[in-house]
Amino acid sequence: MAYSLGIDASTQSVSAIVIDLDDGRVVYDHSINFGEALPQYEAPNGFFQGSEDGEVFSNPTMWLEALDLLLAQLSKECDLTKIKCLSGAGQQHGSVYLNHTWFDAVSNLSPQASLAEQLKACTSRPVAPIWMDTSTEKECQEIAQALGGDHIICEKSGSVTTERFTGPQIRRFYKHSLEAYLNTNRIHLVSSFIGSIFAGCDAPVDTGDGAGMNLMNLKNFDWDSQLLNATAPDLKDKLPKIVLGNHRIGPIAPYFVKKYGFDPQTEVTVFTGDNPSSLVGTGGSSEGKVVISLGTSDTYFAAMPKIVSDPNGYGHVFGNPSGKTMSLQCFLNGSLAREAVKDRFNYSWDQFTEAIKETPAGCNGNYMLPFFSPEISPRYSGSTPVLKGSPAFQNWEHPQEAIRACVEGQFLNMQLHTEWMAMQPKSIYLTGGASENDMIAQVVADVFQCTVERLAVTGSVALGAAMRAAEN
Ligand code: ADP
Ligand code: XUL
Repeated sequence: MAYSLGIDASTQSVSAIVIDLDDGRVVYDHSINFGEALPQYEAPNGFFQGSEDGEVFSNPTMWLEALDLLLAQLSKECDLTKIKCLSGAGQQHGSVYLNHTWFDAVSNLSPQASLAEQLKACTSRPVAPIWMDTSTEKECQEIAQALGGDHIICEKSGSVTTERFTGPQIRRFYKHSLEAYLNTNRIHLVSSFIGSIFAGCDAPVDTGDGAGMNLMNLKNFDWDSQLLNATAPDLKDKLPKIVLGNHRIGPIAPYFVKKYGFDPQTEVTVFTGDNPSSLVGTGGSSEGKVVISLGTSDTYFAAMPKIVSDPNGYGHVFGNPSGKTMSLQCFLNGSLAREAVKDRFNYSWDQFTEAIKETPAGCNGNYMLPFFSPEISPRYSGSTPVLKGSPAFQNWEHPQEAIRACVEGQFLNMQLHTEWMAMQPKSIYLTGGASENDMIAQVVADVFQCTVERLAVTGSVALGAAMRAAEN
């Protein structure tokens, strides 16, 4: 009997799924929620705001603590000697800044101490900017200008310069904290940072996640020297190599063998971004399938045989871990916007679901533009949703209508802003935390006029990681 392990280092939690390679059965599925397990980091949803407008950070040390908690739990409930391979995925675009001590530290992790204790001192920046950060408008303009316009950046990298993407984030760090930038010897994505720890070496970035940086050229899947030069000096030396999604890094680090009981032969496959991993986990990596992931963000994505870009500049082309490319549209106002409406009325998820059920489709002519924080698809800088309809609806006096209008507004906006992909799906694969909600799934089916399919597990990111490792 052989198992494969998939790790998902996401915004709000870190999760593990173990599958049995003989029959594909999920034998273990568990998450450590950062806010619940580690409240001392004061990041109830896994992130916190910075002191300047639009800055959103997480704490890499918190991720490491959570990872040790997850593995301790896993080792109690699963025979780790059966795990023969593993891979993982991380929230996309987030970056971890490391000093010269990182290379030795990650290669010589001692089982006597925790990951957090051993790696905390390796960071040249205590915080990691994540995908929710919108503070880099100026840096985006500067990079676009240096290359002769956003259309050139889009042609090279698959996206116009985008605030949350790693390149503009690195430029901001370089401009605002020059000394710390100069003390940075490696910049990892969340995926390659966690992948490095599992492999016990400085690991590469894959093309799926690497494409979310505005630094990789899609034509040769390598760093683009013009993009690098426009972003920050000597950047190439600070970045890992880029490899395809089927790259094997090597065997698992002795830390995990000695501390938790993994088989020393356990093979580690390069980690990728959460959305590319989910594409694999839902079986969407071959052409023609559309996946909607309802996590902290809502995303709509599909494998793409040829590169098509969004004329509005909101959408993206990433590498597909199974080869070629995928298209993706990300909506920042996903689960946290639904939660904001639910919490406004002190509702449970059951009451939220009932409210959608009890209110007719079309919401009695009431509409909501459900942007509770700045949105990226389309760009919207306010933090107040817009309500149009009856006076009582506009005054938030009808919880049932407000809830349905929020969900309908989200998916009508999604339909409008994914038209550029010209996918016309017959069936949509729904995944992520909110996909277990039957009424949200029904609204998706109604808006897109197609059937909706769901997996037995909501964690298609971790599942995709376990499948990628197994297929390799
Ligand atoms: P991420 O991977 O971005 O950390 P998840 O995919 O784990 O996020 O999804 C977490 C979100 O799922 C929570 O923020 C919560 O709003 C949402 N969620 C959980 N249960 C339900 C439910 N029954 N109905 C709607 N949303 C839900
Ligand atoms: C995709 C994006 C988010 C993050 C977090 O471009 O920003 O979906 O990957 O899930």
